Amino acid sequence: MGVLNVTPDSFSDGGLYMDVDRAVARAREMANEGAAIVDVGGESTRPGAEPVPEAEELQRVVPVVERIAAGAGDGATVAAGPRISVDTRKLGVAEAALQAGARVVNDVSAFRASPDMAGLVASAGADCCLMHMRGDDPRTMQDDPRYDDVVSDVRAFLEERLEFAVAEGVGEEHVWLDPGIGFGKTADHNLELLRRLDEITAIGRPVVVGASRKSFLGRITGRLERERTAATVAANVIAYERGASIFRVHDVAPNVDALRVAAATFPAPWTTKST
Ligand code: HH2
Repeated sequence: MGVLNVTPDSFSDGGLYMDVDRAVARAREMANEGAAIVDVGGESTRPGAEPVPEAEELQRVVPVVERIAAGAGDGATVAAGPRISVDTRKLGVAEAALQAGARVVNDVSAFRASPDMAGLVASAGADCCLMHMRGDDPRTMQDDPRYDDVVSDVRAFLEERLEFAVAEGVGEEHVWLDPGIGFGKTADHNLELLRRLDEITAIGRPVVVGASRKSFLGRITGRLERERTAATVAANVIAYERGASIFRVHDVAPNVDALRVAAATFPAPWTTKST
């Protein structure tokens, strides 16, 4: 899953893809590098980020989704085209993005910000990613995060959110789960989640991991955001070995290569022979 932030303030690619042509070109580039999914987001959820009004988020996201869904649109071709996921907590944005051609709703609030999102996903027959975040506000989630046991707490949260989604009519087969690396967690919490990720994959749904360029990798390596590719690859290979199957990344090509080698070494049930 390639990250495409159409925001001015995302923590590592903010401001790069505000222009629709540039965003579409970046989506094409990531698809050509092996991204099966492109995750389009119009609101940063980095620690401390300010919320974006719905009209603004719609304006950022919908034209980009439309253009990617229409294919390259200007004569260039992308084999099969990537699936589009929309990274939003807002019902109106998810609805418009699904109408424009998105097929996945990636909700970092796991349907807590807009509980009606579950019904929308159900009626659209879309897939969804439900993520753990401590509390419900990126502005305060990093204020002294504490857990009894981070892995058990995250697991219980994800099981409850899965139950909620299914009760609202979302087919269980449409739900992906994400431990929310960096969302209200210390560096040690993130490492513990990666180390014991098999306890999350044991829930039985595909697990998404979003470790890409995050600050705990900077804390370990001393590197700035754009220099954290190798650290991200290491985290993803570890996550793969512990059962994750979807990897949300900014740097698609190196992660695809590394995960192909990991998949060739430790074939997992979801790995197709062609990869
Ligand atoms: N991380 C970010 C945003 N969305 N979605 C899922 N499912 N999992 C994640 O770990 C995740 C996510 C934050 O990263 P990024 O999009 O690069 O930054 P920002 O929120 O500043 O736009």
